Amino acid sequence: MKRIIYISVFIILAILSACENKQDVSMSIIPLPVSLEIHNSGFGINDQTGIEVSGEELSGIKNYLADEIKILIGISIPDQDYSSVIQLEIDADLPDSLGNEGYILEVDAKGAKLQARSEEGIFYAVQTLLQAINEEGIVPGMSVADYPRFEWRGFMLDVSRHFFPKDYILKVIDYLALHKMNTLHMHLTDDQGWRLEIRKYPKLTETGAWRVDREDKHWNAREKQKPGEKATYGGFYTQDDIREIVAYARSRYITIVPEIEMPGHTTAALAAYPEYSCTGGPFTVLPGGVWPITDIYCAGKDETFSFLEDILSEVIELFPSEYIHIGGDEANKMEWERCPDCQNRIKAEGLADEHELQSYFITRIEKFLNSKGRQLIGWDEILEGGLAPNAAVMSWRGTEGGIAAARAGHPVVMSPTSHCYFDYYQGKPELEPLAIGGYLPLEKVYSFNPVPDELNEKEEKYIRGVQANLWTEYVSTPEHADYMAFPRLAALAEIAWIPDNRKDFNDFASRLRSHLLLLDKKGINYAKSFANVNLETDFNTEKKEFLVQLSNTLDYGEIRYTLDGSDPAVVSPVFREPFTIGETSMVKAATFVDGKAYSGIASEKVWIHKATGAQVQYINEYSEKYTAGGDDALTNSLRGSVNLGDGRWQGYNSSDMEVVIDLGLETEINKVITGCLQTAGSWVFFPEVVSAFISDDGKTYKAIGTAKNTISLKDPERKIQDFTIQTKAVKARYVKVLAVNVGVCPEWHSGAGEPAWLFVDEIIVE
Ligand code: TNX
Repeated sequence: MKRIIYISVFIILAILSACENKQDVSMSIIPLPVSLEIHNSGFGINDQTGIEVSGEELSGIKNYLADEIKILIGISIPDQDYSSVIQLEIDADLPDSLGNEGYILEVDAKGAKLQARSEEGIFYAVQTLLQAINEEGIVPGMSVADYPRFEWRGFMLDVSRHFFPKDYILKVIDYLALHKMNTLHMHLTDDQGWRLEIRKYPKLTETGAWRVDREDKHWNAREKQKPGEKATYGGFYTQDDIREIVAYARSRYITIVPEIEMPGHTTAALAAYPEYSCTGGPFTVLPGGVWPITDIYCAGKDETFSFLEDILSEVIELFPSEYIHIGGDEANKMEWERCPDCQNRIKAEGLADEHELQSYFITRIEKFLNSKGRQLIGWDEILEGGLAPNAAVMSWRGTEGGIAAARAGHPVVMSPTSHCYFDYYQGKPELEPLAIGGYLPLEKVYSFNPVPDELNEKEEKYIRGVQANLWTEYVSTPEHADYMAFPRLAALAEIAWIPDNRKDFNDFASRLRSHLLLLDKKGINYAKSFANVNLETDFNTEKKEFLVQLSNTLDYGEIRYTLDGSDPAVVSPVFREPFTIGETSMVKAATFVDGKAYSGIASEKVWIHKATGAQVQYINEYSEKYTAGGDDALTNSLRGSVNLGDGRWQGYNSSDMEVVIDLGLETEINKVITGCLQTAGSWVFFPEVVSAFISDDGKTYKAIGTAKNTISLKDPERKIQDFTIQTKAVKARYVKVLAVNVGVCPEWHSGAGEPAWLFVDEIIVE
């Protein structure tokens, strides 16, 4: 009897632990299925597991599944004599609600059944199945019914600023498939390179695909090609390469959307065929950034349109996508203003100005594309001067362009810089490779809802999807592109797939932790910025204690820290709960996994001073754009860095900063230091002067000194300056600080006359 009890307890424990295991694995599925139920009875994939398909059309997916199983767990699927089975079945009678890309997946002890109305659906069911298999080949029992939120789930790779070889493009296609993405937008042409072979115009690649090699210089400090210098850096895709890419993408149910930029961002094309510019050139392919770029296609000459139509004809032949992207962004109209041909066109067509000329340009191209059965999509600038009748809009300068287009009944893909620009930093710049700027951490990508609140139900339908853009000015290798794309792309894939009300960052984070194993398996060089340590502080006003909180975005590994300036090591204390700091200290922290440093070392000086944690009363409000987290920012003991977007700087747009700090008790004061930032290129200037005043009652104030700015506003460097007011020891409870904004950008500045920013962080009282 005893023995039977023991055996049954053992069996129950074994089942329970197997279930637990199963739960864990299924929880790593990204994107999360719309409906997912885990039950007990799963099955193990082994060399007696077969794959059956309902028709010949599924044989490609069958082979794909078998190949992936082999890669994941090393098992070869037999053709016959199997005891468990994975069944793939297209069934047109499944509910309409699944749509064209939805599927049903049932896993029980006998095997798995994958059903959909289409091949796409089966392919996505396969992705879910593959992500649910654990190291031992066990698939948990589950019932899944799933379908995407959006029809356009996109990723753009800029292959112009840096060329990426065909093999990498094929890899990217696989990455997208893994996350049920369905669109790869290739930015094929720009000022720095033309990447697509066009038979009729061979110079586009002979000349346009190559530039002088200035890769050792900063992107914005690269001299143009000099006479006699050879252009050796670049590359392009032959038409055969493209056919291979397109076919490979088709086998993964991914549409390649080609982008041929016009009328601006065209220096590489004009270097090859200067006759299609307004001036006739000559031009050279740019090795780096130049701004503004005024040389664009001439809108006055009919030959320009024949040239572009010839190119687009070959593009259409190569790419079967419904949409052809024609760029349309950032076209500087300076040459159009003085080009007789363009001015004649404006007159002849009765156009109001150069914006309408751009609209004429795009509409003419749209007519051509429509005549070939294709649709035009462009960046949101194509709204300026009037949107072409059937055009779709890719909204990048915020969501406003997308909103306007949706209201006008045009299809929209949302891709705002704020949430979708994967060329932006994903962690603190000090711990990241050089990037273009910006700040877009994983959790911000995840927070994006591509359907703006402003739209009503009818307008909402025009939001066809969402896309991440990886511009590559600062990204020159596949490894670096992987790094910028992942794991942010996993977050984007999820917001593109699941309903907004199913999103939960903590749940995503916990799935991502195990999903990383799959990314490792695929050899994806994802960024580990999510493990960098963030430091937050809190002042306990009752206990007068300054508390430090350390965390990382994914709650990954263990955080170790030091307070003495040394680098954290595996013997440093582990952070378990917020700790107090009594004096100014350097906090250094890093995440450790399996006893090894996993993240970069975050370091932060905490300034403990007499106003630490003191209440601040605002006489002038700070800008909603730069709040630095709110009212405690100026006395939280943490200081802003030279990166204006670090979330520490409180911004005042054209107004002064005027605040009163309540020290709580009468306190001896010797010094009042106000930290300010200047980064003139971003319209942020030092204050003209900072003054401090003291008071006992918070009503009558006495001046204690001023500190004038001594640094030129023209200084191009990003600088932090302490405006220090020194006084003989005085006693007071209240300190008022006034920092006077320069008001407007100076005359010589590109923003002359526009509101200037004043950025302040930390008012230190000593
Ligand atoms: C703006 S987004 C651009 C690109 C740059 C990108 C850098 C868009 C349509 N135009 O040419 O690469 O910013 O973030």
